[in-house]
Amino acid sequence: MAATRTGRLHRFQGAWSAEEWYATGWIMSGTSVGTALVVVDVQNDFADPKGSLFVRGAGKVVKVVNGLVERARSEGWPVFYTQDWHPETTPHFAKDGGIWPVHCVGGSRGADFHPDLMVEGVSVKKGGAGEDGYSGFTMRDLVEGKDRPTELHSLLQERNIARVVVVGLALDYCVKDTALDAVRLGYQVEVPLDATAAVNLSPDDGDKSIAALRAAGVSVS
Ligand code: VGL
Ligand code: ZN
Repeated sequence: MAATRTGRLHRFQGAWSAEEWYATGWIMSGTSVGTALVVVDVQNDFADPKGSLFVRGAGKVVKVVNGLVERARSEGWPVFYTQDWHPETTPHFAKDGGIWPVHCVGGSRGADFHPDLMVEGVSVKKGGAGEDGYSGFTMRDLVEGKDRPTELHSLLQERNIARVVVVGLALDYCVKDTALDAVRLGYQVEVPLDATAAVNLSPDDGDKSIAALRAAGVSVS
């Protein structure tokens, strides 16, 4: 039974070797250790060319992510989403001392999912109380000056997830920090590069992010 299942999955993504499947526990136990797809911040302000912080390449990302959502559906993987969700005033924004144009203000059109994105799962909104940071797992409370968890880790734990595939926007900020936090929390982490794109404030930010992810043990393919 396990062999049949593995064979089917193997055809889906030829890049996964038998050793990797052993590592997941599929072949050893015949049961899934649980994979989840985590779709980071595919919101209008990042993914719509008219968005205030449009990430070049985001249009293709939406299509590739939708293909992964379909794959997740066929594999029975849960899909979780994150949304950047800022108040109107936050030190994240350049007008308030940060570096970013105003974007993803909670409840605004810019904070909505891109209309073409397939949304089939729970969304974790980050930053709504003015916290800073990029990861889907943690937010920095600026008053207390320390990191606080979002609900993402406990949602994954409830579903017995051991492996996360992190995709979406943007590679050099929220995807990177979400993937690094996932490693820190003990997940096996994959970032398929065709399902993400970088802001590239500096032209090599995307490449530096890939190096940092690989150094942390993320499988970047
Ligand atoms: C992001 C910049 C500012 C992201 C969020 O989702 O990667 N980037 N806020
Ligand atoms: Zn933001």
